[in-house]
Amino acid sequence: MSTITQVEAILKTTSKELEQIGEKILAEQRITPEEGLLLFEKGTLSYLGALANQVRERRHGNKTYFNRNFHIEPTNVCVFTCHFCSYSRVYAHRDEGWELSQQQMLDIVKSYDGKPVTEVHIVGGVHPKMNMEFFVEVLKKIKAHRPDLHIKGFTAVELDYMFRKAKLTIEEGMHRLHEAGLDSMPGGGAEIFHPDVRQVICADKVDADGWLKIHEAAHREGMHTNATMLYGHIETYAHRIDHMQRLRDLQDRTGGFNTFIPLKFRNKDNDMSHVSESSIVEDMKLYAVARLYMDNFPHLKAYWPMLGRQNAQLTLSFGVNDLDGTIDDTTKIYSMAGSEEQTPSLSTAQLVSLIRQVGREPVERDTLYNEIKNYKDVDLNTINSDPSLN
Ligand code: V47
Ligand code: SF4
Repeated sequence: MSTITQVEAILKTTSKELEQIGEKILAEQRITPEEGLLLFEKGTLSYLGALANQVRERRHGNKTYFNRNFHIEPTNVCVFTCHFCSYSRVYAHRDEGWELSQQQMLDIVKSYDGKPVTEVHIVGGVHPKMNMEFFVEVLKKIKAHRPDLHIKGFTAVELDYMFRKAKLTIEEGMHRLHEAGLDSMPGGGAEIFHPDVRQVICADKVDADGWLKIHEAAHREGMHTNATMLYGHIETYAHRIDHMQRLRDLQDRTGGFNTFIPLKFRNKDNDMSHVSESSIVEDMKLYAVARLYMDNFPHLKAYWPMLGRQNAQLTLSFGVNDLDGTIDDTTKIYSMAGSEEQTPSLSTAQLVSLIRQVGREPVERDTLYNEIKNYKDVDLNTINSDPSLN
């Protein structure tokens, strides 16, 4: 039986309304917010998984992308007080946190000299003294040292603060950073856009419109960006659909988003520790609905340090086609929030084998999803012994 016939057979086992939504998806038609909501409310794991997998394989076949990157977190001192955040320290308690100098950041970049990384991911807290000028210099220094290294940096939350302090319009600020060497933006800071939730979990930082305007300006400047959604806390299914709808609308206008990244809320050591975490079944349903709803997003990413390696493997059957990267990392944002991954770093061989174990084809990509190397038939021992691959 072809996979499409298998999916059609699963559709027949559901209600008429779910069957009709499934047929729409198989015919590559867009689903409405009401239909998206119904998928969350009534879709079974097998129904959602079969459909999401069909969409994933239609777009990407068996390919599962990863990149070789490292993270720099300039500081964990932050002027904001998001209740889900386990990582930041308020300015008054900055002695408990860290603040990297320009030289320290450059030294981290230099420590990768001769290693085949293609991307540095720079994200941190919003420090009142680390301003636009400071980061323009950092970007220029990194580019002067390693021009081919793609710099993906700064959430819309960091940029909103930076631009306002520098008294620049979003367009001016974005242009200046782009000129200094910023190549693209990560998707953080989106959380949940709907004000009913945003006011409760992160009232003091940039709102939905501000976040979306910054990404739109980046797209108009010719840069690509990602988008995230922090799920599994106090939000309802309707809030998730509202969030995805706003992103889908912007993507229709600009086409500048590469990847949608659902981020599972982790509850250790933050003001929301009393909120339970979502179950694995709910996680997989969310990934599947995201794949079905975000029809104009080319890629769906599972961020393995937060989900854990085995759950990240599972997502590859629920619509996901990207596992981020090797993430050689001093990153604390997830280990501090309760992720099982205390040292978020995987070798290329480990990542390749994780992907192969679930029958997928590992493909190394650059930040913009140009393929660098297909690891389908590469021997794991070769990967371990070849310095250009590690
Ligand atoms: O915006 C903070 C999240 C985000 C918690 O674009 C938490 O490639 C779960 O956006 N539980 C920052 N999540 C990280 C981010 C990201 C990560 C990897 C790749 C990319 C990309 C972007 O981390 C924040 C927030 O949503 N976060 N605290 C927590 N307790
Ligand atoms: Fe600051 Fe980001 Fe933590 Fe919010 S999530 S408190 S903006 S570091």
